[in-house]
Amino acid sequence: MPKIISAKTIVTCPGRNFVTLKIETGDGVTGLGDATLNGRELAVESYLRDHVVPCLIGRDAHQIEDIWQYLYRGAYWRRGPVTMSAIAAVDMALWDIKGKIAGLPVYQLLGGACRTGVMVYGHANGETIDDTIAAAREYVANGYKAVRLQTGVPGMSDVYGVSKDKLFYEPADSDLPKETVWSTDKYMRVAPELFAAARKALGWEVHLLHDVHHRLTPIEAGRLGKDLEPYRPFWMEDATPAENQAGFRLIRQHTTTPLAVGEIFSSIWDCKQLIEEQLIDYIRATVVHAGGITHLRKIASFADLHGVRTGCHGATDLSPVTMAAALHFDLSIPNFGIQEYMRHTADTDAVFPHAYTFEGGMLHPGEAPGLGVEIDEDAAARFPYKRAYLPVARRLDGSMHDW
Ligand code: GCO
Ligand code: MG
Repeated sequence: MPKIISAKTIVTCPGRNFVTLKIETGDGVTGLGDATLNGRELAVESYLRDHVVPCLIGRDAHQIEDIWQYLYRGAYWRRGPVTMSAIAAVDMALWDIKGKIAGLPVYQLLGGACRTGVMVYGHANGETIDDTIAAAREYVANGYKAVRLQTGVPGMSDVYGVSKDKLFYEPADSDLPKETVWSTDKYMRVAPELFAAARKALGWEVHLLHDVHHRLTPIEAGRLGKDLEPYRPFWMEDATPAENQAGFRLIRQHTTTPLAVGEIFSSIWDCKQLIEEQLIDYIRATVVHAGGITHLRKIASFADLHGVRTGCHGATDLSPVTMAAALHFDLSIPNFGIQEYMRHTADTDAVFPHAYTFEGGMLHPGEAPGLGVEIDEDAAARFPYKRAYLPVARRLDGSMHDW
């Protein structure tokens, strides 16, 4: 059996922080897992180093499901983003090892390809509607079939999704949480204007997406969904915080705009009602934050029974290891919808050389055995950890809102 003889965490900051788990077997086969939890990186790193790694030594790396169950049930304290990101890292690394031993890319172990490639969406943003449309045109010119649109709101600074650096939007950019201001009224006026202008400028062939980023109440979300309907958005994402899954019933009653949610979910229990009652159209749970490939497959199978498709989170805080794992997963499941794709910086790509490629609006994981991603540890060591927080949001009267 391929016995696990060592496991270690690697923390690096080639533009932003990443936590990576590297597992090695007695035969010298190594596997990588991403454990990055934006703004709380070191909590997961300690969870792995101090509590998980000692339990892995001596185990059979082939027993992916058993090790998953051992870490999930065995901790007693279940679920939550820290635990589930740590379990996900182990799970990804073990799939990587199994693929390398088999000499097959992971998607082949998951049942083989269901499609020729994975449709992705890129992020177009700008301070003004015109700037956003200009950015979207560039994506279309580069072959993208789907583009997410976010624009600035007059009277509000630091709006979610709008960056100074067009290519690499990264909101976790300050040593202490940046305070931003939020006005639902102002935002609700601008979003439909953006979509009206975008359809006029870009036509109807390209899929257009939008992220509300948990800012609205269910009834406000119903109204925005209705306002966007004439422009046929591909989806409206995170329209309202999803702790109260039943809240989505209200949104559904008021709009036919497709709904996506779940980038912050850590297990199937966070979306059970949303899926069972068909309150959403796309589930955005992702490999790194929802327990790895093993658990995400269960979520996807459950979603498939209810006509819900996947739309995995793929912001830059998900490392190339997660991106690769997501692509193997996306390629192999029947109910894939779309994959988010924000390009990483050149430094990140240098630290994590990878086999996945982009062509004509589609990503493909490549044919390298395992996940097809490696880590250059010397390069990683050149970029030490740097504390970085996500912003917070306050309403115009100073009270806290969801960021
Ligand atoms: C998205 C997300 C991100 C998150 C980020 C937080 O849809 O891409 O909402 O932009 O804000 O991943 O860490
Ligand atoms: Mg989002």
